[in-house]
Amino acid sequence: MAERKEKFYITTPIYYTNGLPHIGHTYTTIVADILRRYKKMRGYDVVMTTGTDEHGVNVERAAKKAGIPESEFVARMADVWRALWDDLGLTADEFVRTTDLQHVRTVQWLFRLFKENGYVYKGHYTGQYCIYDNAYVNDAKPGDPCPDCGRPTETVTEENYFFRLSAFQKPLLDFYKKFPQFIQPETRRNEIISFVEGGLKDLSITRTSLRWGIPVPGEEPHVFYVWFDALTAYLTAVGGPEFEKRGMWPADVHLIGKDIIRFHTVYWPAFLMAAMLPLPKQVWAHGWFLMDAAKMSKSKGNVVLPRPIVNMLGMDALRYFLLREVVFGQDGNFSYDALVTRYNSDLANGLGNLASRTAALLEKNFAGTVPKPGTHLPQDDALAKEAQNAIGEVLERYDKFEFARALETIWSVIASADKYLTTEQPWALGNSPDEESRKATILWTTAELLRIVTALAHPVLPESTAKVWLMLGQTTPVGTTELDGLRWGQLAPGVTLGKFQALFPRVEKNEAIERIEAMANEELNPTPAAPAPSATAHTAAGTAPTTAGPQEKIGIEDFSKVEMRVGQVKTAERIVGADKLLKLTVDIGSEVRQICAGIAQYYQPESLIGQKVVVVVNLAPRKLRGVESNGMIVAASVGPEGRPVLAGFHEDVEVGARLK
Ligand code: ME8
Repeated sequence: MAERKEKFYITTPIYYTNGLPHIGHTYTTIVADILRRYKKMRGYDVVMTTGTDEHGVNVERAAKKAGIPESEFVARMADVWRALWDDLGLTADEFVRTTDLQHVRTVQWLFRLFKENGYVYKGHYTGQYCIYDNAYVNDAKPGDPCPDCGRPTETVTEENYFFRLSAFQKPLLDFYKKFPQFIQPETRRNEIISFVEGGLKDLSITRTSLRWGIPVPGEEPHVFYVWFDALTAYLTAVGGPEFEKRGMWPADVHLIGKDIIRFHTVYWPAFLMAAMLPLPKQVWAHGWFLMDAAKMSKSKGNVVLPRPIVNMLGMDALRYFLLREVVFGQDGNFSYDALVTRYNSDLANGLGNLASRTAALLEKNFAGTVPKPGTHLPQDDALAKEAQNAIGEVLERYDKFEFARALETIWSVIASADKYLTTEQPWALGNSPDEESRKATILWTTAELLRIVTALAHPVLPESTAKVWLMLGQTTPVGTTELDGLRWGQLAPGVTLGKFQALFPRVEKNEAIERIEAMANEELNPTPAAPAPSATAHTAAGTAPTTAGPQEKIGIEDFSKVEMRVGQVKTAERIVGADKLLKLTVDIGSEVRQICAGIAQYYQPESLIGQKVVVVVNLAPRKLRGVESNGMIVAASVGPEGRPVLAGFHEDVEVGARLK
């Protein structure tokens, strides 16, 4: 019987469904995907899971706001999250939704084990509760803000089941001591140890104040506390009560952000101890990506979205940047400037350039086959040695989650190869047998080096390394390469090379940033016809799928806040790179304004000149695709595709006249 591979089980947090994914969530999921690919290349049987956290008061409120039942709301949101991960090539082996029946069963089973083992009792609790973090704030007084997110806490009194967390102070401290690698990075470990040493209060794990949750069997209206529900998803993903069959539990690593470390390193192991189940081997808490020195969050509206970056620069660029820019475990600032700079310097000029140079030289000199190297000179051997040493070093760094350093090593080998080519100048050699042989050695050496760095970089850069791999004539997918068997010298002479596809075309920085920002703006504020009013420009990040919902009536004073005037179009032109937008200048009587309108697919610019239109003139200016828009042209949205039809007049009206 074939020996079973060693297993490796990786989890991401299950993300809240009351908001939309941003770069922070993407970061954790990318790291999980990198580990998944890496561990497979090291011969492990890997399972990676993610999912959505669908219960709790926040969801209840968001669904109400959207005017739809919670179940429909969370189903739509789960689709949004799943679609993003699929689009980004971050396909988990399991995706848990906490409203799945299998999950409900697992949560109820775990609670039963607590009861059987004597770790729960009924009591009353009054305390300050943060509904955003779904947690009571210990020692807070009414009116105090939540220490984690700064928002006001609410006073909640309820009957609930308590979990005897206090009984686990010593077992937890013993556990941290016995398994020092459990909490990573080290600095976080000390933080948690002092927290636990400070004493643990029993934890209420059911709620009666909440409706949208998993019911406690036979104890309605009790539902389970969302964190108890959410953490259990890690077990659900690999079999729930029948986890032994799948053989994946315990998790080898729970990847999380530092915001939720206490839940994972105190509550979760205590829950598992109470149920007498095996404990996860490690919790790795990375830092935050900050935007303007603040934690990115849906509620603050300072979010960076992954899709626009991927559309502009490719998935590998985003992965590379996130992992290379910030030491895993520390906080880092996200900036488009740094992203594009690294893209051009490390990817376009680094790996991209080495691959295209090598492909072109092999094509030109050896008709697209791997040449047979001749006698080695010391400089060839030095390069070989550097690449060979890099293998061990990179694997060690990946193993320690030192992603930035792993990439640093790979990129220093790339830089050495560039230098080698520049010094050896294979293009300057002639056709004598000696020179041909020298050329063959140089190009074989470069190609072999490229093969090694490609295999090593694959977990981080799956798309581009697959292209280089094909160019190098390799027939098995790069992701199936066994890293433990990777050695210098395995590139077989005579192999036919594949076609080279360009990897990272250089981009102009300002233009790239403008386009990314414009796409992000559009994703946050979809503009079916005319650009949306700027009042909503920065609020959509926290909103869920929109539905018509009950229409609220407004008073005349609200309507009178909108100032609309008759305008006349003076000029109209298309905007490069924005198929839907026209840039107009419009005379509104008192001045001529520049306004962007999302009508380019339906109106020819020249047909608009001289036309009278309705303009909302008191909107705050905003940029669309990098172009300032100062006002909005009013149009009807017609048919399912929302075809814009400009509002106009049946008789001649004076420019600047106000609409009432
Ligand atoms: O906490 N920088 O879900 P969540 C880096 N449902 N990572 C970030 C980040 C940022 N600015 N923002 C978010 C929850 N993250 C619970 C989890 S698990 C049993 C339940 C990442 O949607 C990071 O991994 O708020 C963080 O821990 C997670 O998203 C929080 O996601």
